[in-house]
Amino acid sequence: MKHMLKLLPFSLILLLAGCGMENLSALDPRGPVAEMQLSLIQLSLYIMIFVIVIVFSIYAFVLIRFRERPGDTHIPKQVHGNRTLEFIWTTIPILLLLLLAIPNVMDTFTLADTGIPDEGVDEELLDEDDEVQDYVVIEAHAHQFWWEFVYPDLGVNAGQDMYIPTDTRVIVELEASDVIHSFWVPALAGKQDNVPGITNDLWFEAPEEGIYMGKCTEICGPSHWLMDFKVVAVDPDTFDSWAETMAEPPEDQLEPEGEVAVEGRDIFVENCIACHAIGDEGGNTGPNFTNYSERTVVAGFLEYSDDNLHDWIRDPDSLKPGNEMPGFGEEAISDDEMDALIEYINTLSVLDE
Ligand SMILES: [Cu+2]
Repeated sequence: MKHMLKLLPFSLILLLAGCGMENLSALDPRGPVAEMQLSLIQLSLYIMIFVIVIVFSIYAFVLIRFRERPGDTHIPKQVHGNRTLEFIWTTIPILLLLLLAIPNVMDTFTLADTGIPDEGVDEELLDEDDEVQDYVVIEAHAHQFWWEFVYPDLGVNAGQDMYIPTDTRVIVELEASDVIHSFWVPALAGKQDNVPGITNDLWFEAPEEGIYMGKCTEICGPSHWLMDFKVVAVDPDTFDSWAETMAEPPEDQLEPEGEVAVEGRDIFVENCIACHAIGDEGGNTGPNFTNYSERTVVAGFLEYSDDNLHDWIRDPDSLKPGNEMPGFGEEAISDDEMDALIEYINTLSVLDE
């Protein structure tokens, strides 16, 4: 007990630190799906408060009204088998459960319906003139311990940051390459499992531009707690140009300017590109690097800085245990080469082109 008490301030700090993370609260919804989910939480909360208040009031009343008084030996009226009472306390819970069930079941069906069944587009996605409203399909592949976002209709593969256009239905197809993970962007939508061999889907919309934190919420290995990602909502025009450049990055992505960056490019091609593609050149065993320098974090959780990039490349396992990336010691990449490599990585962007 003593030890647990000692931990209390620490866990409070952790709790408060969690609250401080940007847009990471299901209680502060930023889109229609999260709003729907919050209203279900609130409905159950109100019903629970109602039940607690009634039950505890009756409890308090009975305790006081029927307490044993000195000299009073009379037994109060017994109500065992009282039909009226039994009817009341059976009916009220049934009504409360119905009140809870109806919106829950209705919303479950609404949320399960992405709007594009296999046969064609759902009416909900059609506007008054029967035109299909904008939507974007994104495959979210979960890996130990990072997220790959594939835009099949746009030819884009992005690592860790899921760019989406505002005010557009985003349909996410959830897949996993190793174990079970779970997709959750508290302020927008979720959670839904990524299960190997099965494709689950969900949809959401973000009316406002912004960065929305996402988390894996299924324990998936030693670094599960570091499996963060971001949903970056930008206006549709910016999204279109982002997607275009991601699909076909400008040539200087692989032909950078400056001697050091060129040296870094060579080191990247030699050591990294087999797993970290740029555009569609290279492998996808690790996150795509086309827009790497636009990230705000390294490896999903370390502040973006040259030092953190350096430490990560040297010994990823010490920072994120159990991840698949091999470390590159000084015998593989010398300190000078590392500086050049990082300088090159820092040139990789698409939004400012
Ligand atoms: Cu996971």
